[in-house]
Amino acid sequence: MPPITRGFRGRRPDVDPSRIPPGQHHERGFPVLTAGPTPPVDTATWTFDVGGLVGAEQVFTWEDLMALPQETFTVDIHCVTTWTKLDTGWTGVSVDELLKDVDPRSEWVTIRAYGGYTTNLPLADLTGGKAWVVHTFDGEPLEARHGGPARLLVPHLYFWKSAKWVRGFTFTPNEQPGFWEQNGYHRRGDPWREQRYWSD
Ligand SMILES: Nc1nc2c(c(=O)[nH]1)N[C@H]1C(S)=C(S)[C@@H](COP(=O)(O)O)O[C@H]1N2
Ligand SMILES: [Mo]
Repeated sequence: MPPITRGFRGRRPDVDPSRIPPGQHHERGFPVLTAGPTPPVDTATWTFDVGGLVGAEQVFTWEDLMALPQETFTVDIHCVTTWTKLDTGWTGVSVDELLKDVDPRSEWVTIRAYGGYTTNLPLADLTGGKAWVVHTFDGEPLEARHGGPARLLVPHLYFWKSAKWVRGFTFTPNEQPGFWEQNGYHRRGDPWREQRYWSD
């Protein structure tokens, strides 16, 4: 007689509902949401620059990024189109690390991406271990359609803040709404407060 198979095959445990923000549903796949085409980005010429109202501008090449301390971590991501994906695994560099020598002179950051996409955040949402520039997803190089070679990841806010193909930050004198912030999405986008649109 064959040994008894342990576990419940074909039946996965239900998701803890307390991990799904209001108005969201659980998604096992990884949808692709891009306004426009995927821009070509080559690590040989890739740079990430920090400028605007700063004491010291910075430019990182791909080699510079890889030489910085790397973090591997697991987080949940929440798209404003109502899907939430649990336990996504990433590797990348903390924004705290990228801003170490910058000496910011303002509290407002415009996040720029290859291809022209922008989003914006107060500095406090990018620092304190809350945001990363990531290049690896579940142990594999990040696919181009998901923002590879590198994207911003800000998992505590709706996923439109996580700019794919990120290329730099500009510190601005005041709040400068980015692409979706100009097109009806909320200024901050906290999924636990359901901050989806301007009117929320
Ligand atoms: N450069 C760029 N970044 C972007 C977007 C985009 O259109 N361009 N879309 C945003 C939105 S609205 C979402 S929901 C996520 C989707 O990321 P995914 O395609 O990896 O799921 O990327 C965000 N970052
Ligand atoms: Mo989105």
